[in-house]
Amino acid sequence: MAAKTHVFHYNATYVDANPDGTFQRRMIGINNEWPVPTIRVRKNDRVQIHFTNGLGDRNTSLHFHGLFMKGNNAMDGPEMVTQCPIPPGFTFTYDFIVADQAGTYWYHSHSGSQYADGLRGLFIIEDDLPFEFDEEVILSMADYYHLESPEIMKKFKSRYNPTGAEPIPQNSLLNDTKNLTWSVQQDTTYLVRLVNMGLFASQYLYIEDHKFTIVEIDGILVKPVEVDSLYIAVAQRYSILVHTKKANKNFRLVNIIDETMLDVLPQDLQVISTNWVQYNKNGELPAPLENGAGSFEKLVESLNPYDDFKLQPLDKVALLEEPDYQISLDFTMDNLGDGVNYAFFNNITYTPPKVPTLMTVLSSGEHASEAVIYGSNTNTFVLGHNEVVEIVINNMDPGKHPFHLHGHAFQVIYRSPEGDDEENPIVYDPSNPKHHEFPEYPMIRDTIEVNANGFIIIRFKSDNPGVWFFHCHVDWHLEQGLAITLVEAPKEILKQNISQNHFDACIQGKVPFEGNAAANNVEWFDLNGENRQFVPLPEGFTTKGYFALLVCTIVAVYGVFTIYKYGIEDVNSESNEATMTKLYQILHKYNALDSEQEEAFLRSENASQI
Ligand SMILES: [Cu+2]
Repeated sequence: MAAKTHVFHYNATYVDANPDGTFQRRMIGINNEWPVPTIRVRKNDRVQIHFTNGLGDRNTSLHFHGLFMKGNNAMDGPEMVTQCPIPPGFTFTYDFIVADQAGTYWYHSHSGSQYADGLRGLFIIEDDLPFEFDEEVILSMADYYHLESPEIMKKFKSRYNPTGAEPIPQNSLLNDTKNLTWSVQQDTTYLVRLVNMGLFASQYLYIEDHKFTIVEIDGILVKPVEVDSLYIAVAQRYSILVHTKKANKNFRLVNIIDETMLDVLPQDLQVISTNWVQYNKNGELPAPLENGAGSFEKLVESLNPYDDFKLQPLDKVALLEEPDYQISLDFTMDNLGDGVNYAFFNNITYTPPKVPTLMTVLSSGEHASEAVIYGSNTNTFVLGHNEVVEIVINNMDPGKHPFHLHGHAFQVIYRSPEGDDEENPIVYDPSNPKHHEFPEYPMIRDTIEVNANGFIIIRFKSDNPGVWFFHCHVDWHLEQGLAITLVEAPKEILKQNISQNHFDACIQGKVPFEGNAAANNVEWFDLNGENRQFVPLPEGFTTKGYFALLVCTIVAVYGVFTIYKYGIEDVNSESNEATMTKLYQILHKYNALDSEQEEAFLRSENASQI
């Protein structure tokens, strides 16, 4: 069949919606509709999306998750990585050919945590499949927040949230609604495309009394495996074959938020969501499962989701040979001097450059291979062409994290179990022979979850020149800086084209499109003025801290003494009050001092009085 060109005119607009039936809010839709459309094309087709930012008050962008964009890096979408943000009123054209890929993909905004507001949908690439089925169905799951993401962000990345506790979703949706009923025919084979379009929570999914067969993960066909439940991290996809029974009753279809990822568990949050597979329209729907205390543990214990690490690509792709280049990343979370909790790879929290990194490559010419020009806080690694690249992630954090690489599907060659705790994470040890035991035909996918306090090793071939983002797909963590940038085969990137439309977006949004990370296109190694992460919090106690501790101690001792004194005799309350007032005045005055005044004060009469 001849390849087709699909032309779409998409206008991002606000739409009021109430997907969970409890709270009407503003979502980001397309052409005044939400949920946004599913894009469906065939392999080798061309896609042209004239995408207008009709939001009026914020920038936007689109990323096509899992698409390789070979030779066409500029169409990948993440803002400040491959393009300038699309400013309000601007029309940006995404124009690409879906090359040698097929399966279940999705597209979403790659501007901050914006896809939480609904700008995300499926992107399905059809192809002749090596198995039979009668009908195709989509089941998308997503966690769902009642507030808009910029509002959530303000509270999340704040000194008043020093532990970096992630925002807790208010609900979870299946096909962008609650209590979904999926009507089925008896004795029929359905190809079900599953995607977790959520921002944070992984989910379990099962159908009561039904088994199903995994046939695809993240666009990669796999050796079929029969299972009875799945575990899907955000951004991951599965295709499963469900063969319906010769039944006349209805069954529960259950999706469950992985409760262990949530720092707190609000009473009214439905972790367990019941939907139905309906064989009989007149039949009863089994009652929804309960959500009380302990019900999550009990239910999950009864499930036995298949370990995706064991899935093998259908066309057996052998383990890539020993790497030419290894990137080792230690992932931690900590606070910086502004009191905000950040995420770090090797002590660097990703801080966007002033020029989109692809544009730095394209304007740098001979300097393109020098990692330094891409900035001090972008965590940029320059890769050679057609090399085997290995990335090791040591997760020193007690949470699970789904990592996604743009531009590639990678082999997952090692995944350690969960470590005991933060003090004793399981980290990659090159001298441990066990850490070199890899599968013959490793799982291939584009998003992989690393276990809490554990590590993973992935490999891929650097055969797709471009600037590719590698980041945690929990977008709250991406916003905390959990990302690196790969500049893959820069000399080859220089041969790629970029449209005038790209530069026009930059001009309208007043974003520089030439020069190094600091937008300096004269002195390429001078990064003065680049965006930098905050300085670390000071080690131990500052003088101010010691003083505050001293005053607190005195006040406490005085308090205890007062209680004692009141207990045994009458007191002159006026003199007590006067002393307390004096202490508070000193403390108040002290807190307003800068460091020089502080030192002077400590030597002063007031201090010695205490
Ligand atoms: Cu994460």
